[in-house]
Amino acid sequence: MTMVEKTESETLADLLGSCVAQVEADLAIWGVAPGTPAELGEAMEYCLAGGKRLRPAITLLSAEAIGSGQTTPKGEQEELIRRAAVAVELVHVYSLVHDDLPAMDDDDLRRGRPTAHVKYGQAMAVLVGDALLTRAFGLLANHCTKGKITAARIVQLVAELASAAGSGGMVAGQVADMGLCGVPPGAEGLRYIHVHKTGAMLRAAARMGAIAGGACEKHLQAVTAYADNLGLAFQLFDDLLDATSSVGELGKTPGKDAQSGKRTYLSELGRNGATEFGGRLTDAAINALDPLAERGKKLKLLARLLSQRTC
Ligand code: GRG
Repeated sequence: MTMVEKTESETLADLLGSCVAQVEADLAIWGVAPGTPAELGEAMEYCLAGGKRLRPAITLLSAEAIGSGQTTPKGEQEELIRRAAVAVELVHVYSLVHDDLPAMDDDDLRRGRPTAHVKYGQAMAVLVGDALLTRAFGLLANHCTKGKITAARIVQLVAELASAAGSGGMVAGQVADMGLCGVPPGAEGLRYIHVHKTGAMLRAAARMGAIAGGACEKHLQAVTAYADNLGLAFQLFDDLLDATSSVGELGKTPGKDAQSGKRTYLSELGRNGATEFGGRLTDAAINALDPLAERGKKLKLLARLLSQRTC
């Protein structure tokens, strides 16, 4: 197992605390676009509440790990990083809302509360998802910029998010997972689903932080390799938790994968094999950050702590 240097942050809550607080504050300001009808805004805020904020935290930590890249006005860059983090969470929450719909995973519980369609009806849930997705891109595009570098980065961020969320990314993974398109058999198909459904947004979260922070190509590649391994590991540990945790711990219905006969890393590799593979992916994520030296410390610790999470 690759060793990660101990810091004063020993738990996920310690490590992510300040990032989560920043994201919560920014979501409160930016989550809902001006002009949104009150009823829709309330439903959007309901869906945005709760959650680990893992993806936006990765965006913020990734930007921090890059340090100050190519110079751009400091305030502009900092706000761009925060907007990128919120945009990632908005897209993630849209995907959860749509995934929970009866036509998809048909779930009643999300983040410990009734899902959007249970509380507001299916039509509103579809529209909440649409509004969150659209808001994510608006939030990036509406950043008031003075500098050319920032403007160019905004375009890059929009492209990155579109590619991760769209029909070659997360939507492709969902279509494959739902059996609506052909997928190779066995481990290859499983990998395709997870790389797209879960991995694409984790990759975007990390890359968008790095891009907004002005990363050089070498550091962007390091962060990308980290996120690709972390994304698969995250899904694998999620599969394990689905089989072992309670509804109280997960805030969603556990055991659904086994009930629906869904293929997971657990069903493919068995518990020991899946745990071992998760360890290897975590090590690969950590090692990928070596080019960042000391500055990669928090992201490395995040990978290690995620591999040990129990809910
Ligand atoms: C509807 C296009 C579309 C895609 C749906 C996100 C998703 C794709 C499906 C949700 C179901 C699922 C098990 C996805 C795998 C990724 C995953 C583990 C999501 C949950 O992420 P967490 O645990 O959730 O970070 P919180 O609530 O903490 O943000």
